[in-house]
Amino acid sequence: MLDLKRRLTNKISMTLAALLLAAQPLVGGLTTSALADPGTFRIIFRTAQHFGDDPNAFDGAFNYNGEDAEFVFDTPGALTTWRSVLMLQTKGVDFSGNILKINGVVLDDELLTHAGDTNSETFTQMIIVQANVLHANSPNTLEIIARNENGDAGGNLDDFVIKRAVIQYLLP
Ligand SMILES: [Ca+2]
Ligand SMILES: [Ca+2]
Ligand SMILES: [Ca+2]
Repeated sequence: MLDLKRRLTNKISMTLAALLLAAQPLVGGLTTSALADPGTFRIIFRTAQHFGDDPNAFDGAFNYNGEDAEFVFDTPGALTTWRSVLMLQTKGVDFSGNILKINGVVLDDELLTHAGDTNSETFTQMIIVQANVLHANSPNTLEIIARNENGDAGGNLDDFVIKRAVIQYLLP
C-alpha cells in the first residue's frame, strides 16, 4: 500500500515535471524567456469523487455526488490573461458529453472517454483552461456535470470517478 502511494506520488511528480516542460510552448513567441515565467499549482481535491446517476456503479467505493458538484479553490496571484492547465485522474468515463466549467465557463477540452465502469483503468488527462477564466484575487469554482449518451441531462447519466484534480497556473 505504501509502495503504491509512493508510486502514485512519483507519478504525480513526473506529471508535473513533464507539464512544466510542456508549458513552455504556451508562452512561446514572447521575447522574454519562457523559463523566466514562474508557475505554481493548487490541489483542487484529492479524494475520489463519483458523478452520475447510479450510487452503486462503483460499489459505493467513492464519494457520490449525483449529477454534479462544485469545488471551490484559490489561485492567488494567477496571471489570468494566460491559459492554465487542469489535470484530472479519471476512471469510468465512457460518454463524451460530460461538462467541466470553471467560474461558469465551459472548458473547451472535454473529459476523454477511455474505459467503462467495470474497468479499473485510471487515466490522467490534461485540460487547457482558456485565458481570462481564473480569478487571481477571489475564489474559483470547478463544476463537474455528468451527462447521458446524447450529452443531455436525465436518463442514464455517465457514471465516472475523478480521483484527483490539480490546476497549474502561471504567476506574473
Ligand atoms: Ca450533486
Ligand atoms: Ca449511469
Ligand atoms: Ca461510465
